[in-house]
Amino acid sequence: MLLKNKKILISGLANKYSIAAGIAYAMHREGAELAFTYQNERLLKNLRPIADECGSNILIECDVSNDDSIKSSFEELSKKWKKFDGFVHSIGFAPADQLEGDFLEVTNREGFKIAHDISSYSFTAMAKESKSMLNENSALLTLTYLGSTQTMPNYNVMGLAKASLEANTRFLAASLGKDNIRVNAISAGPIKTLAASGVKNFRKMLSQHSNKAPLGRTVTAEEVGNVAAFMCSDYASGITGEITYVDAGFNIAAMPLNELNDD
Ligand code: NAD
Ligand code: 0WE
Repeated sequence: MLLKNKKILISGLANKYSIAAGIAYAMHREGAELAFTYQNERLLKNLRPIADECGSNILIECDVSNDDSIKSSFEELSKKWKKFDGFVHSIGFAPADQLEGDFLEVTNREGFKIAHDISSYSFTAMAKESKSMLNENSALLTLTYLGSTQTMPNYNVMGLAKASLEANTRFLAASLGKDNIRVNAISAGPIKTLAASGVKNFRKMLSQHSNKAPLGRTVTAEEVGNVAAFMCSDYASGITGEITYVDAGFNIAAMPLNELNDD
């Protein structure tokens, strides 16, 4: 039970395929008490049954594009939990037109602004609003992607936003270290979630991933959840500001092994 006596808030659970759902199941299994935020009313019907399974009835609306919404969501949480032990930020967004086509052609000021606001600044904003409620030994966690440091088709301005999110993780870790609050990120391999479902040729990307990754496969939200549970547990007390890859090894391989086999 990695997370016995820990109260953790999970954001970004849109449906059962969300990485946040894999994290919630793993954290529940490890004994955490959970609360959830959701972007809007429409997503509540998907969240409810999963929160139920995880024994949670703390479901709070929070649209991270709006400071008042962030503020009031933590005010609402404080009625249930005076103090808690961390949160998971599993939120990313860019307008759909930014994620298809040539980077230089499709990227515009508005798309850049929204991608960075929702996908990076919101992590800072949530830390700012919740800091007074966080216990010592708390842990904050966010989800990033390899597009932050390497190029690929279509990920475009989200790559820039993830680079910002990773720097955000390090600066938050530096800032919150004195309060003994740790801040980390998991860089997950591609997983077929709602955010991935609109993405052109996503299935081809999954098979290319399996082809190059040392483990010869993709990863699951459950595998990400297991690492998330560890990162937020006291077993990870010496880790902060770190980006941990949960990607079946994809990021360390320059080339698929099998391409050069003689057979
Ligand atoms: P998802 O669609 O299930 O989750 C994305 C979440 O972001 C949704 O719950 C959505 O409600 C939330 N969100 C978007 N705008 C918001 C706003 N204004 N306010 C509040 N919430 C908002 O998809 P996912 O793949 O589980 O994504 C979760 C995180 O994991 C994202 O940061 C994503 O970039 C990251 N990630 C995903 C993959 C992948 O391949 N699926 C890989 C690496 C990292
Ligand atoms: O971070 C992500 C998802 C990012 C994302 C996806 C969407 C689709 C729907 C952000 N905003 C939106 N906005 C929408 O309107 N991933 C790591 C998954 C992902 O998304 C890609 C990928 C991968 C992998 C987009 C293009 C190329 C690869």
